[in-house]
Amino acid sequence: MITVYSDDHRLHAAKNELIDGTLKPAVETPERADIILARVRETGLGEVLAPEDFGIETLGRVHDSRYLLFLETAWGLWRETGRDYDALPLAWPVRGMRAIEPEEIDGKLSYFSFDAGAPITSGTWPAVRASANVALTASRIVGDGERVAFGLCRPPGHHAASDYCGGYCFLNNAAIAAQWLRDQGAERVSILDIDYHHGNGTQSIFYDRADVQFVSLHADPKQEYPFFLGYSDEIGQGAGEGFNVNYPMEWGTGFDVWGQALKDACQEVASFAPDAVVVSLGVDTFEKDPISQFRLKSPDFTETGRIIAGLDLPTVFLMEGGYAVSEVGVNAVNVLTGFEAAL
Ligand code: Q9C
Ligand code: ZN
Repeated sequence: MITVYSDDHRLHAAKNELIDGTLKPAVETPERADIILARVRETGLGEVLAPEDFGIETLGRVHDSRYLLFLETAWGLWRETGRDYDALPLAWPVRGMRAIEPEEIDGKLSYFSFDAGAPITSGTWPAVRASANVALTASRIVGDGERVAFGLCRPPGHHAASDYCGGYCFLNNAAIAAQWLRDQGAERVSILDIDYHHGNGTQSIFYDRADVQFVSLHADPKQEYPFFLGYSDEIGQGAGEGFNVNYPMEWGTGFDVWGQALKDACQEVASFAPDAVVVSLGVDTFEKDPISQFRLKSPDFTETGRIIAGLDLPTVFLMEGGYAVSEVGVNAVNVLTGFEAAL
């Protein structure tokens, strides 16, 4: 299978992360992508191609134009205030407050985010553009007739909504890919999100739509980030009713339960009968993941790939989370080799 990859991911390298009440070294690092790419090469998965450049209009099919302008200009505005370190928000409009875009950069950072987990650095904009181009190029390869492709996206995307960032995510790569496939003539597209965390951004983007199905396996929001979306009674609304399917699972879940949920999820996808499936591939379900509480083992990822291949659909894999750095390459590529072995 072809992998699409860009070195430009390195331009986004956050220094710190606010975690457990203290500022710790960032968990979402450039090293993650380096290790996955090394494993792609080591296993001889296939060719590695650079992304093509899809214009900003393609991003505008999913993201709000004010939000895109913010992402493009935020670092410059932050620098103008004399600060040269990562830009982070620290206040959000909640119940009864007013969601009006402020004039000053500190207010804009708050307005266009839902947490302090997506720091903006000098190279964030080119890095997230490249990550979206990776997703789009992988989608084009599949649209052109390949059975499968792997977009080695970094930064990840599934927590980003139409007009806010968060959870290490800025542009929603999976949503941009699914929308592009629709715009190229696919009638229905499914997004199967197997990252440990709920893909709140992707869900919100397609919540009222019948043409893009969102199916997600994740840690229960009553226990786990992002806390405020991902319950099983979120089934979509309006025309989208019935096209959003959530499988929240308890901390400590292993492959016995998770694998069964994946099979159920694949049945939901199969009954939707999409023209293509976009997989939000997070491997933070791994037992040794430093920020997660599921218990999947490395061979379980191979089986995961095999189960997804059973859908017998054109498939675009897009990298999301996975923070156990020494095993992130093995686990991500196990999904891909498991998929290929089943063809
Ligand atoms: N105690 C992705 O996997 N922080 N984002 C959670 C855990 C945010 C994860 C704190 C995690 C975001 C793409
Ligand atoms: Zn995750």
